[in-house]
Amino acid sequence: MAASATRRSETLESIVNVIARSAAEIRQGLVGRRGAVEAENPSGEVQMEADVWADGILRRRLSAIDGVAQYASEEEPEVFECGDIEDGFAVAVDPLDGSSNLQSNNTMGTIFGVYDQPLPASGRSLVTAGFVLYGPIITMAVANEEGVSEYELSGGERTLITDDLTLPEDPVVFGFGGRAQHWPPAIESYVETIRTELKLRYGGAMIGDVNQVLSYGGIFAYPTLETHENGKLRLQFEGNPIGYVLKQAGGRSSDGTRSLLDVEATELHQRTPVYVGSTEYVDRLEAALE
Ligand code: P6P
Repeated sequence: MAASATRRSETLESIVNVIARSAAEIRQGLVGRRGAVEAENPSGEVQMEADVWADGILRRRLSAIDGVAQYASEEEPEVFECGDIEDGFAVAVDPLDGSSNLQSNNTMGTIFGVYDQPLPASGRSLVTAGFVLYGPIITMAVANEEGVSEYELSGGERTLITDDLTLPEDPVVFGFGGRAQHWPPAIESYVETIRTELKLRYGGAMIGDVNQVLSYGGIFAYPTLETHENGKLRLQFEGNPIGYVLKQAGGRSSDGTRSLLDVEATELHQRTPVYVGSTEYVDRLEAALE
């Protein structure tokens, strides 16, 4: 992005503000939108009414920001061009991560990543990333080069809780997605080991489970499966943004052999195995897969 530092900063602030100010409306709008629509998302998964609705809100508002040149979503097949990418950021969102949890009325979230390159882009080109968690309280985590800040959202306002969200020293929880019978033997034996050290926390929405790890330390994974070598989660919309947040919070990420931020981006909706959390546990996971 060739824009001035001031314009870049203003654009990034506008992106975070738009997502924060849309959160209450998105959450309220979940009521009555818990059904599936006819269409599937570009990853071939069932699309909920709420997915489509949240995506529409964020696309309209984010693509209208001066300095946003591309908008991409887990719910849309193509990148939406809305400006000059030589002079603007690319915003990738998972509008309603974990929408399958609507059926059981459990947590879900909105994930965002702001890339300084055209999509699909390397995680190393992220300039900010974060997520909104629709829990008992709506909270937001925002990571940038300075670190990770956490906010409570209420009435359209963002209240700073901490400007230094870092992983605790002593890890406590773990959560691994997929069915155990589809885990490769190396993953199965790794889980057998860590379950003697950590407590299981798995809620079925990445953001809820990642926030457990950010709060208590440990590891979240949607691993490679014998049925799906690249797992389930998407690099551009989930792996890179959350990998960036964990790195800035003092942890790390991996696809099993390297940081998620170093995984080559070739397709907009490409999947990747995701392992994120306390460095010790991600390091041990990589050793287990060698
Ligand atoms: P499973 C939600 O559908 C999601 O994309 C992530 O938020 C979550 O981590 C994962 O899929 C859950 O998948 O197979 O456990 O239902």
